[in-house]
Amino acid sequence: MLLIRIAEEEIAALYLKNKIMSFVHFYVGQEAVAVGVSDNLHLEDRAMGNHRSHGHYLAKGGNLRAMICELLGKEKGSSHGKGGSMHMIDKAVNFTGSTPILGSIVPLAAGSAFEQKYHRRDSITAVYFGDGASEEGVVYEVLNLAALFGLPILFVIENNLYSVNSKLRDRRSADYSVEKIVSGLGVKYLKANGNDYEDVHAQAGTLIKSIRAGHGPSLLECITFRHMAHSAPIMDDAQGYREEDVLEKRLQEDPIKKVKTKLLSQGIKEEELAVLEKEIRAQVSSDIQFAISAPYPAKESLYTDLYA
Ligand SMILES: Cc1ncc(C[n+]2csc(CCOP(=O)(O)OP(=O)(O)O)c2C)c(N)n1
Ligand SMILES: [Mg+2]
Repeated sequence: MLLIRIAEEEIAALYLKNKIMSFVHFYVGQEAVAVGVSDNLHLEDRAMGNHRSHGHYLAKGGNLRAMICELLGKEKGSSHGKGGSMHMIDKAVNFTGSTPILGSIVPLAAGSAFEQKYHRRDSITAVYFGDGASEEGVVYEVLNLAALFGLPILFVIENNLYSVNSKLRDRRSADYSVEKIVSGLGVKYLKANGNDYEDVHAQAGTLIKSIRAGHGPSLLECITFRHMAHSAPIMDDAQGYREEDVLEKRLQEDPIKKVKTKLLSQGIKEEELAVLEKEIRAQVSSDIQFAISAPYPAKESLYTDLYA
């Protein structure tokens, strides 16, 4: 979680220095979701994500250096610099892709889970998407088919209360219930506090156990807070749209702060955590330096690996 946090803080600084030319959607505040889920996944399991996937990618074991190179458009990036922030992928750790068109990753993930079932593989697929994406029509269709075919898939909704700046209550009737919709389609549902690593880990663990036992798809809804603006490396509290998740509350519910408090209460020393943080900072800084001096792709490769 700390690696994701520090990497993103440094990426924000790079963005402000105009080193990154594409959109970046920061994951700060939501780290407990990706890490809580991924700590229940094996290497052979697949994970897929959306436009806000740095955390999903790193939590699955993705390579930070390749990720930063990708953000800077460098040849050593995980997609040779042609995908950018919104197309994280690393097949070596079975992070099999992320797509920014809302909801579009969900049917692809179901296809992955279908393949796992068809070939009787001993693995599952986990797919992350937001509360906004969860309202796309295709998601309901996929939930239905996943239940019908008993697919080994965990749907993870990261409900950070907003689609850009639009609130849940401006998009859903007062009676809207994710639990009723999902359960009504035959998909097992659990909810977790997405600001709390232990809760996410426990609820995801229960669902993943059920999926591995062949009981078909499950959906975990994690309620969490996005700390930064929708797609910029800034705090946007001055815009005044936030209600429950005001800055004071976000800092109070900070998932990393919660883990730290827990570790200290278990006897881990401040100094040990300081060493960990120092090591992570050194790694992030070295990977950024590498990426900055790495070459761009050769002009001749402009049209390779492109599909339209
Ligand atoms: C089909 C589609 N419509 C609109 C957009 C523009 N868009 C990008 S992110 C976003 C909000 C997504 O909200 P949510 O799914 O809750 O994810 P979050 O950004 O909150 O993590 C929108 C509307 C898009 N990428 N795809
Ligand atoms: Mg959202």
